[in-house]
Order: sequence, then C-alpha cells, then structure tokens
Amino acid sequence: MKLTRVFVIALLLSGAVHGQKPTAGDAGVVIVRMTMDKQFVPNQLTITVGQTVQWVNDDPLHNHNVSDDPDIDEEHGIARLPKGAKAFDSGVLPPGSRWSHRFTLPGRYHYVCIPHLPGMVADIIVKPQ
Ligand SMILES: [Cu+2]
Repeated sequence: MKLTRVFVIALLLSGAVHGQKPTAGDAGVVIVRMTMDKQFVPNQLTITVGQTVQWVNDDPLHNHNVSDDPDIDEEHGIARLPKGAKAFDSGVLPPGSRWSHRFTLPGRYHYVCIPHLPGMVADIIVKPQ
C-alpha cells in the first residue's frame, strides 16, 4: 500500500538524520550531517559512481554551505575535484535545510563549507562501478 511505503521511507530518513552511520555502497542516498561544532559528519566517505549524497544542516544556529569549487575557495585552495568533474556549490543552506548532489565521475572530491573555512572540510571518494 502506498501509505505504508511513505511511512517506511519517512522512518528510514529520520533514522539517517539522527545519527545512524550512513553506509556507502548502498544504492540509496547517503546522508552527511552539518553539525553545530562546524563539522561534516562523516567527513570521510566512500561511495560508488551514480550515488547521491544528501547534506543535512542539523545545526540550529548557523547557515552552512557545500562547495568543491576551486574558484570560490581561491583564498584557501582547499576545494578540489577530479579532472573533468563539474564543480558543485549548494549556495547558503539555512538550519534544517537539505541539499543533494549525484556523483557521476569517479575520483576524490575535497569539499568545504565556505563560511567556516579553513576548519569545515571533508572528503568524498567516488569509486568506479
Ligand atoms: Cu559551515
């Protein structure tokens, strides 16, 4: 039944948001939380090409951001992405908001939260299928 399915999905999502460890390798969406102590959790993640990562701003106090655009992070030079990959940038993510990105090119993505540089950084390794 449709209603049951919606309920199960809601349960799964709330579990993911409240600290269950995301498991890379699942076909589904992998959650990364942005926390009050200005961290990406987890800050090291391995996924497979085609998977989507969803960032959730779990911090009730601060806007955060997700960017691996080397041009935007010119000052620190931390943001990096594989050759040929298109840079992503979430824009401003207010408390409680979410933003997703699907990874279609393998390689190492070193991304940042621009307002909280140089401390708020993380890595995603995207493995070929
Ligand atoms: Cu931040």
